[in-house]
Amino acid sequence: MGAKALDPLDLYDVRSELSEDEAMVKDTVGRFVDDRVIPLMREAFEQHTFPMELVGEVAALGLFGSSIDGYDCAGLNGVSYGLICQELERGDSGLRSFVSVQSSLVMFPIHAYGSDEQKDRWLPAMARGEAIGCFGLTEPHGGSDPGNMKTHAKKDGDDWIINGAKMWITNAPIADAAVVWAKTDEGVKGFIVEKDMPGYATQEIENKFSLRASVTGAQFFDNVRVPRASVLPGVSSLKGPLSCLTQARYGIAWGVIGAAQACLNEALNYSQDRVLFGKPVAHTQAMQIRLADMARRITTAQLLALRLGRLKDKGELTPSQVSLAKWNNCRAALDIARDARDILGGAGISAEYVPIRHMLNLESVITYEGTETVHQLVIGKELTGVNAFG
Ligand code: TGC
Ligand code: FAD
Repeated sequence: MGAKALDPLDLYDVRSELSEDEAMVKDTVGRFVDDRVIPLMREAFEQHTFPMELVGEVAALGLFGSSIDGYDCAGLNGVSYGLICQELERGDSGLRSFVSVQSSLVMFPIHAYGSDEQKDRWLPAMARGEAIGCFGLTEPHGGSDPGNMKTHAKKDGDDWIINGAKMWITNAPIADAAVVWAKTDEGVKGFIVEKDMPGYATQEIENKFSLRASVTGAQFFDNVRVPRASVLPGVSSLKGPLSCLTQARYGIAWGVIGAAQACLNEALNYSQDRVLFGKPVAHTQAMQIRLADMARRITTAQLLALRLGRLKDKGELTPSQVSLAKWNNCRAALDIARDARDILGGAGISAEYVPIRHMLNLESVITYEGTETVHQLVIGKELTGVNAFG
């Protein structure tokens, strides 16, 4: 019996480990990405704009807050959320970012720490894509160390007054509501700041060379008065925002696999078509080693993500395990994108092919949600028991 032909983008047949429902989620989102997302993304990236026309379609597919039960959300498991991120990021990291922020960084904290009124008001609207959210944690003086935030809130009767600034906030200029983290006398609290609250302003960060199909901005708080009803009542420590990061990092560990698959696919096609020195360059030993190495890294990332997802769905996931996967999979995807760019030679710098766009995007993805160094030090602390931060 001849050997079964393997899928070059799934050498270990990870797909066969998915349940029927999970495979259906993957295929549905995959079709959406092929039909609707990929045709738009090159131009969106070149225009430095997020394709807002996709928001309604993403909502109709149930991709916002997909892990939440109720509130018009899909109530899918963690593996399905991972697969959603993977398929979306095969299109572009900007769209996956949009869904990560809305789902993991805005709907998750409202669901986990919000009041019933906050949940009723925001979650269904966000699930339908009628309200857009953003997450303000990073500040201009140093995002890796959010415990050193300067933004603060003081009680004034029943209200809170927020002063400070946030930087590099995905969707800030287009968001209806921002979950903003600020220091208070009672610990770090989350505030739902609405776009028209007096004293609140945003400014778009122009001229990015990465994540161009995503809107990024700064936030400014000048005596912004927020009613008690807009404070998340369920958390008063840094654990609040850091727990949101665990959710988003989990999605990123899956998402970047999609970007890497898109790059390997392009490198495979190109190197098989490109005839150099009398034969397709894919027939040379040197090229096959490079392609094999990409497949090795993708396979490792896929197995890691699936194991992580199964742990999440059993309620056994730890933040350090997420750090390891975020670090490994972002590093693998970025290296693959850079190598695919090179395999295409001069064509690799053209937007006609996907590697350069994914490569530039992944420079952000490896930095946000904790830089590579931050995740390495999290693992160092796990291994030694010694905190090397600070
Ligand atoms: P540390 O003392 O270690 O922890 C404070 C408390 O938080 C708990 N904790 C976590 N809980 C859940 N998930 C995590 N990942 C957690 N990490 C820590 C911890 O157990 C402790 O709880 P308790 O009860 O003992 O108080 O805090 P630290 O100040 O030493 O910080 C550690 C460090 C460096 C790992 C943390 O500050 C960090 O992760 N820094 C990186 C910051 C970061 O990733 N920022 C991302 C901003 S959002 C973003 O980038 C969005 S991009 C969105 C997109 O477009 O997709
Ligand atoms: P810094 O923290 O200043 O780090 C600078 C360098 O120092 C890095 O190389 C880092 O690894 C290194 N370093 C840090 N600590 C140590 C140490 N102990 N030892 C040795 N080296 C160290 N944030 C949000 O809150 N919400 C968002 O929606 C959001 N979206 C983003 C979108 C984009 C496109 C980008 C680029 C960023 C976004 N961020 C967001 C911010 C992101 O989380 C931060 O950029 C990231 O956490 C790093 O912070 P920083 O840029 O201030 O770098």
